[in-house]
Amino acid sequence: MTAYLERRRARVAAAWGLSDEIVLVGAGHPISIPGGQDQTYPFLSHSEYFYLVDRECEGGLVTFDPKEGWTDFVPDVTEDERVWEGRTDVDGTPLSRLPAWLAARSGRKVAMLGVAQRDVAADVTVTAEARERLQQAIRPKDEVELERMRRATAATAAGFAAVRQLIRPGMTERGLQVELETGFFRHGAERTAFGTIVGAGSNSGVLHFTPGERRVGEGEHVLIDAGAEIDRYASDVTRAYPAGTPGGFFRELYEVVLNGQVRGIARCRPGTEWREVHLAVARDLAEGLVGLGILRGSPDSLVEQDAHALFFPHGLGHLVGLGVRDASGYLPGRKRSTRFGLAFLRCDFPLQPNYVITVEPGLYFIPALLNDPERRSRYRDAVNWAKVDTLLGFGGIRIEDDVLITPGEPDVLTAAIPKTL
Ligand SMILES: [Mn+2]
Repeated sequence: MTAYLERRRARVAAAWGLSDEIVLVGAGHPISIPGGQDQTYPFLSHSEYFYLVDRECEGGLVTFDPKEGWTDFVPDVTEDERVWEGRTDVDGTPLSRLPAWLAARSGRKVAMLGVAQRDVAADVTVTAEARERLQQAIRPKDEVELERMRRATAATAAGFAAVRQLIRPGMTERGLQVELETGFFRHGAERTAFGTIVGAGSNSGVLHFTPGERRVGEGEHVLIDAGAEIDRYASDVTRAYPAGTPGGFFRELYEVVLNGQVRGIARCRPGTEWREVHLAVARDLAEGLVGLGILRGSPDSLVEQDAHALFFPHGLGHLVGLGVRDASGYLPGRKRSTRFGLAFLRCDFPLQPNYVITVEPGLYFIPALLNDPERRSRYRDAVNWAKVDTLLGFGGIRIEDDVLITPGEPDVLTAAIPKTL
C-alpha cells in the first residue's frame, strides 16, 4: 500500500481509539436508473471508503479490527463484467471470505460506515461515534489531496477564463455553461464537482439556479458558481460578471460583497471560530448595505436582529475537498442555531491548518424572502423597503474562493480567477 494511505489509515485508527469494536466501511453499489434502460447513475464510492482506499470499487469493503488492522475486501469480477466493461481483478481479499471474517468476531460491536452492508448488525452508538471521529480526521487535507485540489482549481480557472470573454448580451445561460465546462474538461476535469450554476439577470438571485435558455440582457449580469473535479477532489468558485459596462448599482453592490469576502478570507486563521468569521462578514455586508441606503441602523445591531440575512440568506461557506461538501458539520455537542441569521451555517468549528473552506458571501434581492409581509413588518425600520422594491428584479452577487488554512496567511487556492471588475 502507498505510504500516504498507510499514514491516513494510521491517523484514522488513532482517532477511533478502539479496543474491541470493529469497523466496516462500504463503498456502495451502482444505482439503476429507473425504467429498465440497463443504465446506472455514474458510480462514486462513498467518500468515507474512498478516503481510506483511494479507488473506486463497486461493492468494495474495508474493515478495521483494532487487534489485527485493516483488510480490503473486493468483489470477485464476473465474466460479464470482464466482457462488457473490461474489468480486471482488483488487489484485495475476496469478498466471499467476509462471512467467515465476521463469524470469527461474533459478539463484538460493529461500526458500519460508508454505505451500510446488508445483513450486518451495526451498533448505532458505536457507528455514530466512529463516523464523527472519521469526519474530523478527514478535515485537514494531506499533500496528495492538496495536489489534486490544485489541479482541479487549475482546470476551473481555465473554464472561467474561457467563459468570461463570452459574456455579452444575447448569450444564453446554457451556452455559457457549455463553454465553461468545456474549459474544465479540456484542462483535465473528470466531472463537474456539482451541477453548474449559471444565472443571468434575476436568475442570479436563485441560490442554486440550473441554467436554461434565458438570454443575457443588456445591462444585466451573470452569476456563475461551478467547479471542476479531478480524482474525486473538487473546486468550488463563484464569480459575477457584468455583460458589457457594469451599471452603477452592480458596481456598488459588487464592491460591498468583494470587500466582505476579502476581509473574511483574511480572518481565516487557525483557531478562529468559523461562526465568528461568518458574523464578521455579515457585519461588513450590513455596513455596506447601510452605505447603499438599503439598511438603516448600526451594522452591529442589524446583525444582532438578523436583518443582514434578508439579503445574505446562507452560510459563509463549507469545507471543500473530497467532494464539494467534504467533511463539513458541527463540533460534537454543537447544535444548529434557530436564529434566522445563523441557522443555515453548514460548519461550526474552529478552523485548523490544512482545512480548505469556501468563503462565499453574497447579497441578493430574493422576492420569495423580501415580499413576505411578516418580515416587512418585523424589519419595518431596519430596511428601506421603497428602495428594495426597485431592486426585486436585480438578482444577486456572490463571490467565492477556496481557502487553505495555513499556520500563517490563508492560501487562496482559486486566486488565479480574477475577481476585480
Ligand atoms: Mn460553495
